[in-house]
Amino acid sequence: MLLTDLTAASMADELAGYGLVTDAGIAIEKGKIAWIGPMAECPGEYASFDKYPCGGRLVTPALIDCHTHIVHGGNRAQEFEMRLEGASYEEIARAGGGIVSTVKATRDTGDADLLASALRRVDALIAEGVATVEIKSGYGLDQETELKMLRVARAVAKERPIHVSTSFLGAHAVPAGSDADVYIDEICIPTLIAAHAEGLVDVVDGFCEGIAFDAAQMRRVFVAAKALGLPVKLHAEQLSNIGGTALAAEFGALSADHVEYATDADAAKLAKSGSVAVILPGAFYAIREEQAPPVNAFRKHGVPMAVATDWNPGSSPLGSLLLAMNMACTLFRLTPAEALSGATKNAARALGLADRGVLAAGMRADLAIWDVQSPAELSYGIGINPLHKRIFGGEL
Ligand code: DI6
Ligand code: FE
Repeated sequence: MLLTDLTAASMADELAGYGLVTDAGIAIEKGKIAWIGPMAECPGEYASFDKYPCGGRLVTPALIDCHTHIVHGGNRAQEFEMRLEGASYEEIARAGGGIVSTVKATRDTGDADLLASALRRVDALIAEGVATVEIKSGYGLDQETELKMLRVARAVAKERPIHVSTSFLGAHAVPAGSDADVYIDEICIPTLIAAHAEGLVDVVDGFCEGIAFDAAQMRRVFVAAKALGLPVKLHAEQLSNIGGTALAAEFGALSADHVEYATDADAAKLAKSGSVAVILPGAFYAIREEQAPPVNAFRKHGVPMAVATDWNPGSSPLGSLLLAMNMACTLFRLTPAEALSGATKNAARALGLADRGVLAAGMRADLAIWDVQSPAELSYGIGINPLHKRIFGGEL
């Protein structure tokens, strides 16, 4: 197939630009991009391919949501309502709310229902041009349910044309009535080993926070991950600074996520380790956080920034990556080019996937064709979905 009559935002620039190619063509062969460039320079071997005229539209790499929790049971609308009626976080927790309520709902939901609800969420992402989604465990906190969540995440990729990257997030919260150290050593790490043995784990994640696990506990999980040859990433510095970013950098993490409370020194460490800072404006917005991530420090030190939904039932019930891009611009002053890099090129990097996120020869043919004139429009609209068509692995 040869896509013609288009402008391409290839994202292939070394710099933070769009890598625009006007009057462009894109040749696709065997699920990969064979050639991209100005149509005037199209090599003869591609000129005979079946043409797919794009009507002058903009073509970008398909979007990548590199941080989600879309496999989970139940929802927390009632908690949202209670908070707006004046209940405190503590009162909600005492009434069985918060993350513990999602753990209970996820344990109580069967595989088929978990999958059905995950597919509804993934369909919303596909509808706005997402072709790769990361999905975390972490609402089981016991071996049976953590494995169930990861199996459902794998099943999503069998049911829909989307690539799923799984993250083991056993270190998400301390289960009610447990000791954090005992949980890490006796439940979390053995569960990680079992999940890995079943081929369910692509990356190992954790929640390094005062209300979850400290850096020493997370270090034990990372040591176990490294022993299995698995890459790591970390929810770090979301609500306070307790050294998660430094730990992530020390382990060469793919990414440190949230990072509102990261410092200039933390940014320097991430730059050195080559880790991506994943910006999650949905959680910032929903919990009415006031500390913005240190975007200027990331720029200064050259830390790549990704943008994701963090779609979860508690702190970020956000089902739109395009809206996350808009929020990253409006709330954190990312440029639209940074936001688009964050949902393509840098999101791929945050997942350790080197074969996507830019339009270049040899890359997977995961593309999005948009009814827009300029790439800034993708971040500018609020709740507007201009997707015309998505191409997944070369298939329209
Ligand atoms: N950070 C978050 O914002 C969510 N998990 C995490 O590690 C919260 C998840 C929830 O409230 O259910
Ligand atoms: Fe998260």
